[in-house]
Amino acid sequence: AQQPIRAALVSVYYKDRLEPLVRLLHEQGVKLYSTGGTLKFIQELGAEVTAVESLTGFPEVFGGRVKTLHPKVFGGILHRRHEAGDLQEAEQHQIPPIDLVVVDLYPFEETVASGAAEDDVIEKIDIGGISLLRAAAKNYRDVLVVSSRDQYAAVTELLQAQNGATTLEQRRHYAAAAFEQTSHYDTHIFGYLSQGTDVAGSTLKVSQRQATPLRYGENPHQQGAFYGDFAALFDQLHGKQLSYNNLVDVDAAVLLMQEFQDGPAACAILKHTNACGVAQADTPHAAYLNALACDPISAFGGVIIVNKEVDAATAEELNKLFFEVLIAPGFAADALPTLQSKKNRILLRQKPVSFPQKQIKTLLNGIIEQDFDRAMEGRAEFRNVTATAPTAAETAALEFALKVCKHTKSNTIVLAREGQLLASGVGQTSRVDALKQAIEKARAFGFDLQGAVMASDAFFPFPDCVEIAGEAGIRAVVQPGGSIKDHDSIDACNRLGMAMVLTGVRHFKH
Ligand code: 93A
Repeated sequence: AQQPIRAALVSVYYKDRLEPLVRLLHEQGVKLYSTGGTLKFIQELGAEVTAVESLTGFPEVFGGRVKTLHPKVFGGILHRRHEAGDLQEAEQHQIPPIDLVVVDLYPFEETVASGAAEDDVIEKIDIGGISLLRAAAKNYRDVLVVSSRDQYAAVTELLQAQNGATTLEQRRHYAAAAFEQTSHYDTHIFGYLSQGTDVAGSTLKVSQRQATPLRYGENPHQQGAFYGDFAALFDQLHGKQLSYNNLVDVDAAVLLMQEFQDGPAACAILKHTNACGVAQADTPHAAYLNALACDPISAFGGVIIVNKEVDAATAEELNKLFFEVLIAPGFAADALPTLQSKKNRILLRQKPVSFPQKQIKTLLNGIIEQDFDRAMEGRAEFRNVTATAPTAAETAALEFALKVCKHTKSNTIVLAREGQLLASGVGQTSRVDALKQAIEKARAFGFDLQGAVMASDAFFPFPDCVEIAGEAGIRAVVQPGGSIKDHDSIDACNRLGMAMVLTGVRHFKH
């Protein structure tokens, strides 16, 4: 057990709840040091108290920014009572011991929440108080630290019961609590100062202010909420509230369509974040029809996105399909009534996109973050490694296929021709399975794969994919390369008269 506390430093922002503790310390003969407002409060209770200024021989300066930051204070807390050298130094410099520190920090979080101006918020960054807590907590071997008003009652009881002494274990417990307090405190400051930047913590913090409860999560027995500013990205023109799954698909749709923003009219139909139809054409109408043709069965209940204004002809066509969400940068006046004819159908007018720099996901007992995958390789990056180079049309088709591939769950193989997705294998545990699924799907929907191209999200460890693709009529392949066995696939291409280009960039999506 510790020696009973000889001296305490009390410096608290909110004075409430403090009285019983101060009275007990006074009764137990503890010498009290205190700062301005706290000093006054203690004096009014009728307890004897010494101003920190008389201990330090230095006045409070800079409007209170420097009150306790002084070697006499920190030396009194930090010197090791079991070290003869420390005790000698303390005596030499006339540094009396401080065995208890009670601090209630400036209310930074509250000040931010009140909407105070930045200057006022900055003044509420506690420096001295947080240093006192850290110093006392570090020296828990000799010092007890009280870092929250919530602890006053328990500490009072403890000191009463143990006659002013505490055990090492108890002091260690309060030391940990103090560091919990200071780390949360600093995290809030970090969140405030990094607002608008894309650091994981602050992104979450900023978006937490705009929580929208969802009807449920991925399934009805799971609660759900969206933390973000949906209205900053979309005007909802029609339909019910978006569900959790709708939001997930809308996100995937918008990211996919970003790749096709600058080209001709493009349309994508997504199910469970994967495209089941993508096409580019001269008009949104034709793009939609070609996207739908890719897999009209999966399109049922999907999320549709187009990169151009939806005109009346496209609206007529879309109206024949049951879909959940339609996203477009605009809707012609004569297209809207048609699309609004079904009550629950969600229509979103998309505003210019601005996304956070980072993707964040919960994992184990924390989160992981990463940069968005912003890389997109085109013909300039394609490195032809086969005897045959892809034709101009094949090159265009490879670029198209790679864009879709990047936004499809791994492992994936995407089969396409210029301006149209033919089929993809999505989220398979082997690349061969993904290819087989894609070939089967393409054939099921009546596509002839002669002359089609193939994109793979990652390299081919074996030549099997190229061999199966060649047999199905596929003429050109794009893949990142980088397998030690790249040559097996390249050789297979050469044998089968196929073209292959490497990008050097993998696009896993899990
Ligand atoms: O501005 S400070 O960071 N500078 C200091 O040296 C300092 N020492 C204690 N703020 C400081 N404090 C804080 O003052 C304490 O954390 C407490 O919140 C407050 C108590 O001030 P008063 O006793 O004058 O009301």
